[in-house]
Amino acid sequence: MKIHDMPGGFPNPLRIRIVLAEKNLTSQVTFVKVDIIAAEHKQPAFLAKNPSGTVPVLELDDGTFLSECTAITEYLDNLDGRPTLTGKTPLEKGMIHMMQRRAEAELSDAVGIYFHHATPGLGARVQPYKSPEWSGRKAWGERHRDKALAGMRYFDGILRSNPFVAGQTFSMADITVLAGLVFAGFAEIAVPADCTRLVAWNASMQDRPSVKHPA
Ligand SMILES: N[C@@H](CCC(=O)N[C@@H](CS)C(=O)NCC(=O)O)C(=O)O
Repeated sequence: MKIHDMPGGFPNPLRIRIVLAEKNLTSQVTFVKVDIIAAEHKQPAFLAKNPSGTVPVLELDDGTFLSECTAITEYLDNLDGRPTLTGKTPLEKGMIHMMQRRAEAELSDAVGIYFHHATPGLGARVQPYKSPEWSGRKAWGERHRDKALAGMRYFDGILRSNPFVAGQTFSMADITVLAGLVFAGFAEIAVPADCTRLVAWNASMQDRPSVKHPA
């Protein structure tokens, strides 16, 4: 298998690198570097792998390409027939998917919109691909910083009653929140001071081997 991504990239490359470490699959993967600062992911050769022009992409040995972190995680988590990150029962699967989507929409993607539209983002080579008609709308980007802050408060509340984002066990939803918080830190969106549970949970997650040493 190959993973096309950016080494050290977050939030999405990081999500899959944590999954690989969780599932002990790191040694089975070859990493192919995509130079996203040079907009390599917007060129035809990469778009043939993922028409969305985003990383990461998983390439299977038979030439199949899988993109979208949730889809890649489902695949990797089920390879050994013992899913640990995406749920076993119908209810677990539903809860995990719901909470991970909330983590994307309310936190990680909101930070991304702020980062790409209210700051210089990934720089001059990538900016032209970021819907120039939106790029000038700093206020629109800034509203997504507020959305990300509201998302942090939401997950702070969730973690006050559950040890993990989707309930009693670590899952794909936790990985999305963790990677979203890394991205927020990079984009200089500080976790609100009253989100003490989220801060403590994030700190405790840093001791988890897959989070400490992603692939
Ligand atoms: N929904 C996609 C999001 C992927 C994504 O946005 N990846 C970022 C890297 S963290 C990217 O490729 N950004 C480059 C760009 O947007 O130009 C997924 O789950 O894989």
